[in-house]
Parts: sequence; C-alpha cells; structure tokens
Amino acid sequence: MIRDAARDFAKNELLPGVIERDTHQKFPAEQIKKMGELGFMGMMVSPEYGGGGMDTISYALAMEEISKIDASASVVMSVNNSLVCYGIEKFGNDYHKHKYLVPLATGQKLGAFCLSEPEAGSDATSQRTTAIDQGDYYLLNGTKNWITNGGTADYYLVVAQTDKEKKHKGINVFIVEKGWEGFEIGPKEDKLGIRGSDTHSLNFNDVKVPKENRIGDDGFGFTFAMKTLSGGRIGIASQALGIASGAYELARNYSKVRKAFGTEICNHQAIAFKLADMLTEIEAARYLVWKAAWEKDQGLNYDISGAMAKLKASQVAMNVTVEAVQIHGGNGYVKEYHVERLMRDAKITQIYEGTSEIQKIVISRGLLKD
Ligand code: COS
Repeated sequence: MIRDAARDFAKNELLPGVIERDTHQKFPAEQIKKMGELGFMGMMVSPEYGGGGMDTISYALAMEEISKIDASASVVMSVNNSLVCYGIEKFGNDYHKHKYLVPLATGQKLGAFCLSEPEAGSDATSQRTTAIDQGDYYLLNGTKNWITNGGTADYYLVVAQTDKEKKHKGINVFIVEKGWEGFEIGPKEDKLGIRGSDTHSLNFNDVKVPKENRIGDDGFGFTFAMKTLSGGRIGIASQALGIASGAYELARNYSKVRKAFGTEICNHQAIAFKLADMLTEIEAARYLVWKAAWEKDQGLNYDISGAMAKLKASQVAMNVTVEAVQIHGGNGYVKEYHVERLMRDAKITQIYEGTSEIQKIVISRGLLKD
C-alpha cells in the first residue's frame, strides 16, 4: 500500500515538471509540502510526535518509488527522515522532540544535517567549526559545505568541536534555527545531478546557541553523527536502488518499441542481455537494502549491512543508468527521455553520506573485528 501510494504520488505529482526543475535547479517546494501532508517526511517517527510510526522497510519502499522519478525530491525526504528526525527522536530530549521533531515529522518544517566542512568530508573527526561554551549558550563559528536543504531548511543539526584537546570526544551536535543572528546561507551549488535539491555552504559567525539545544551529553556529537549516518545510508541506498530501477524500467520499455534492423531492439541479444544483467544487479542490491532495513527494524546492528547496501546500490545505480542511456542511443543523450538525468543523479549516491571508499572502511573494519 505504501509502495503504491509513493508510486502514484511520484507519477502524478513529481513527474510533471521534473525536467524543468532539473534544468533550472528549481527546488520542488510544492511537492515537498504535499509529501509532508501525506506523511512521507516523518515516516518512521512515532505517532506521538506526529510521525507515521512505520518501519524502515516501508521507508525503503517509499524512497525507491520516489527516487525512480525524482531523486532531487527523494534526497530531501531522506535527509529529513533518516538523519534529522531519526537523530532527534533517538537522542533528543522531550524539549527537542516537542519543539523541533513534531513540525519536522509533520512536514511543516524542513531539516538539514551539517557535518561536512571544506576540509572534513570523509575525515569527519577533523571538525574546524567550533562551539565555545559561554555559560548558558555556545558561541558557534565556522563553515559547513554541501548542505542538502541548505537554503530551504528551518532547523539545522550542526556538528562542531567544543574541545579540541579531546578530539572526536570533544565534538557536539546542536539544533540551530534559520534566522539566528550570525547564521548566513552561502550561494547555491551548481551541481551535476540532483539539481532540484537545494545545496549550500553555511557560515556561522558568533551564533549564540542556547545550551538546551545541544543533543545528548557533552562530547556525544561524533557518536551521534556516526549512528545517524548508519541509518542515513539505508535511505541513500534506497535512493540509489530507485534511480537504478527507474532507469531499468525506462530502458526495458524503450527496447520494446524502438526498432532497428527490422525488429524491436529487445529482440537483439546485445540489448536483452544488458537488461538481464541490469535486473539481476538491481535485485541483488534490493535484497541488501531490505536486509539492512530489516536489521534496523529488529534492533540489530546495521552499521555493516547499511554500508554494504549503500556501496552496492550506488554502484548498481551508476552501472545501470549508464547502460540505460546506451540502450536509448541518441535519445538517451537528450533530456526528454529522462535517463541522462538519472545517470547524473546516480553519481552522488557514491559520494554523499559516506563515499564508496568510506563504506569499504566501515565494512572491512567490521569484518576484521573479533
Ligand atoms: N557508531 C557509533 N560509534 C562509532 C561508529 C558508529 N557507526 N563508527 C565509529 N564510531 C566511534 C568509534 O568507536 C570511535 O569512538 P571511541 O574512540 O570512543 O571508540 C570514534 O567514533 C571514532 O572512530 P574511528 O577511530 O573509527 O574514526 P576515524 O577517524 O578512523 O573515522 C570513519 C571513522 C571513517 C568511519 C568516519 O570518519 C566516517 O564515517 N566518515 C565519513 C563521514 C561521512 O559520511 N561524511 C559524509 C557527510 S554527510 S553527507
């Protein structure tokens, strides 16, 4: 039912205008508002805080369907659900949940997750942004880069170094509101893909952050980031899976109508075998995504399975979209046929929320543990 609802929404509300939004880097504001009304922005949040109370499998299914059509909309959904809402619900206190989680889960407000910096992307412990304890508030200074929902969010989870001496144990995470004095939004990034999503750098110049906006005990920020990203990676893996399956479906349909050498091109083994490889790889990725989602739902550790799902699904998204363009030939290279956009969108899934190389670090360290 959830999959059908997401599929219908994507077809009816996201497909019209998706090419134009991509071309002009237009944020899908109206569509995101509707997604909030339909419950897609806080799917896994408890109903007590305005969420859908659903499991991770349901979330993965919805993410796949939305991503088949519009990966720019699905990254907005993914960040809000699996990084921001999850982080606040799991680790925040009652004040955080009532003040911030409820409007985020109901889609009235939008969230952003701010970990990356000009010199701290993969090397996440090297935070240069500082938050200095001033008694009843922290003074926040620094720059964050490549922040999804950077210009459109209302609430920002900002990771910062509070005590340099303590390295990663001296990192904290804060909820920062748009509009606070000294908080500036930098120019929008002009991206290769997911061009409808809104990506900015952010500058914090002596921003006063109330003490009560710190999440968790002092020094919890790095663990917060790692734990939240583990679930975020299931969201991005589902996005990658959706991009791949969307491209596959387009290629399959096209191959059944396009004729060459006197027959539909699917009757040529060169094309049919490509489709067979594409679907086999997609199915393999899908089971990894579902396994990670299931492990999360069972309360098991999903650090490794989430990393595996993201590593595999993003690779599949890249390979499948390239092949989908190839099957479309010249038509694949023009915007009207959608597959070139999916190919551009696929690339980011190998980069954000931990590059493929970072996923291999997580997986290899896990498998070598006794
Ligand atoms: N859950 C809880 N704690 C975790 C964790 C996890 N999944 N992964 C690491 N930690 C803890 C470690 O246990 C360690 O704490 P202790 O010293 O108390 O044991 C601490 O975090 C630091 O871990 P580690 O020593 O492994 O740090 P490294 O600098 O080697 O980096 C990686 C670890 C590479 C895994 C981490 O920096 C990472 O995930 N980087 C990518 C970040 C990312 O996804 N960036 C994209 C930005 S969001 S778009």
